[in-house]
Amino acid sequence: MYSAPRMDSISLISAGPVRAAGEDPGEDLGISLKTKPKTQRPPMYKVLLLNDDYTPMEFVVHILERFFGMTHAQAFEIMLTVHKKGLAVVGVFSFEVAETKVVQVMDFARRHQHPLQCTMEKE
Ligand code: TYC
Repeated sequence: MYSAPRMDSISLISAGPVRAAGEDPGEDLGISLKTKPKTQRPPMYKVLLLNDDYTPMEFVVHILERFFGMTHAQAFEIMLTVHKKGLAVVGVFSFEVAETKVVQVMDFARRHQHPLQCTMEKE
């Protein structure tokens, strides 16, 4: 099936001269029909950790080390931010990676019977 070219993915750029067919090569009409493909960056997703009153601090620190590659010091600092402010962004990823992190954290917390909540939102 024919589909029309996506106009948001092509832009007209000013470059070489354009001439009518058979025209004197010296005459420039002043427009270009050259196109440049525009690459669209995929949307990114923030992964958020939420505070609660029951999950032990050291468990949260462990989660941040294990699933988000933080050092102990970084993990402790982010955990304290969540504890004091209610939530924090713990990373920004593609949809698939963010979703995987959320599932890993929620599953790990559930298996240890902690009510820790992890969610994601589009940047
Ligand atoms: N508020 C929890 C406590 O005092 C610690 C905690 C920190 C829980 C961060 C969740 O995402 C969280 N034990």
